[in-house]
Amino acid sequence: MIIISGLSLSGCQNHNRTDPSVEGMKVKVYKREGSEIATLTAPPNVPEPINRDHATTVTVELEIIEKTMAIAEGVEYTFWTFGGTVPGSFIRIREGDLVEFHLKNHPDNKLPHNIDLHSVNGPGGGATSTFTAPGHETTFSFTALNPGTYVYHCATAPVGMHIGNGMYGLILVEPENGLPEVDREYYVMQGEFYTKGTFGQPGFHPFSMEKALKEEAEYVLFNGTVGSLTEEHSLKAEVGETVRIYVGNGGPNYVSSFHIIGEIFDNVRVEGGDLLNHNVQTTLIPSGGATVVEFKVEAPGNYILVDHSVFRAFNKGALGMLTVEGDENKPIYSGQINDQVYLPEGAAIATPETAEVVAPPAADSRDQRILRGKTVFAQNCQTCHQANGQGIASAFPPLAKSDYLNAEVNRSIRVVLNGLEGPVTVNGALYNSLMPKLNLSDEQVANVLTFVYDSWGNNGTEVTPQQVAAQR
Ligand code: HEC
Ligand SMILES: [Cu+2]
Repeated sequence: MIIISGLSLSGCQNHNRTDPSVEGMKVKVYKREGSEIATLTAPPNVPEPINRDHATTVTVELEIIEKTMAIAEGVEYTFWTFGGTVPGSFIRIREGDLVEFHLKNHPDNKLPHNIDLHSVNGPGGGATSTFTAPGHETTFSFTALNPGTYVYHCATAPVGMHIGNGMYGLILVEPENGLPEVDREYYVMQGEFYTKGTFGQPGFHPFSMEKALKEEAEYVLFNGTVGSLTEEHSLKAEVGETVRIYVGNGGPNYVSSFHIIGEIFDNVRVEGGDLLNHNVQTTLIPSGGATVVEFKVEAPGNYILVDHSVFRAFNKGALGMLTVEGDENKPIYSGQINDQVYLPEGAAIATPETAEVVAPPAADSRDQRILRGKTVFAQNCQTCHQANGQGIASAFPPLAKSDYLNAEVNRSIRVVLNGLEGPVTVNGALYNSLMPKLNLSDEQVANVLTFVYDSWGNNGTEVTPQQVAAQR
């Protein structure tokens, strides 16, 4: 789609800016009237359909909350959330709307975050405009040019870790004429979790970067918890009703083979876009993608939502339930529904082969170390400590002319190896935050610190991999 700017149209007042766009040879003009504040919903609920016949200016307020919740019964995990839930709040707008987006990072949070909405036409999908430190709020706006169901997610480094901790959700951009009416709408999103502890092991378990890199998830879940959509939490419908489910996949790594046992999708809005497929059994949802499934329920009973990569469903949690009540419909389905078949089988999880670690070649001079360290810095440190090493006041301490850094090289090595938590004073200012453990090799730590020591007025210390190894 090509956007023509500078085209002026008369007859609009106040917020009624019109945005002309070209699709093939057809010019599309959105008339925009009034303004409103978007009502967001927690999963599995979806906001009411939009019944405006015009575009408007919509304010979206989304708050980031880092919080510890149950990932399974007796198992705690610290999720990073958009709106306090996994997936994040459902956002519903209309094609042509001008969205004024407010991203708030709760002051009790430890880390900076941002948002990349796949519904945005613009750099980073908003990520470049929304890097938000704890206790800050950022704002940007975008026009919803393309209707569809889109994923949004955090894109702060390490991106995989932010997504892996639950930072994703869906935004629906309704087409101008809306979607066909249905009786029920639901919101389900898949995502996998990489915990230090094994599936179901009781206690608190932190994120495992090692398992995430190998794509060996302990949990594959719908809506963030084992059992979030089963038993009393199951989705509900009555015989004869039509159901639409917006299904997203946050990843961070896996592709979902979404299937509902005992149901055929009458319609699938493939990849959340305009393509309408019919009579589908299983539909693929890429990581960072979405789909919309629509079907009529004909017979009462439990219908099981699964990722049809079935070990994930029966052994890792990717299992939900749609409970349909009403009269038996014998001609359509006769006979007993037996839930037992669908209970976990307790089969042992196959031991995965261990990936071999291939070490990068060692730097053979101080200059080469600095050059490589610069890349490590850009990929791992820059989002927080900033490209110029100045940090961000009261959130991220400076590395430039840092008295803390320059005082003791071994302590700095340990900070990069292990991360840092709790109060620390740098150049007279107090920081009480958290630097995550980054999982870098000895070589990478040596290179990045040599680069940092060589930059921004620091003391020029060279750090070797041997020195780093001694601090492990
Ligand atoms: C997610 C944000 C984040 C990332 C990424 C990050 N840091 Fe930090 N870093 C912090 C915070 C926050 C602190 C202070 C922690 C505290 O308050 O206890 C800190 C402290 C430090 C310190 C000690 C204080 C100072 O300013 O001298 C050093 C050294 C440091 N970081 C180096 C690095 C290096 C090198 C990298 C990349 C390999 C890196 N950090 C990546 C957030 C980050
Ligand atoms: Cu984040």
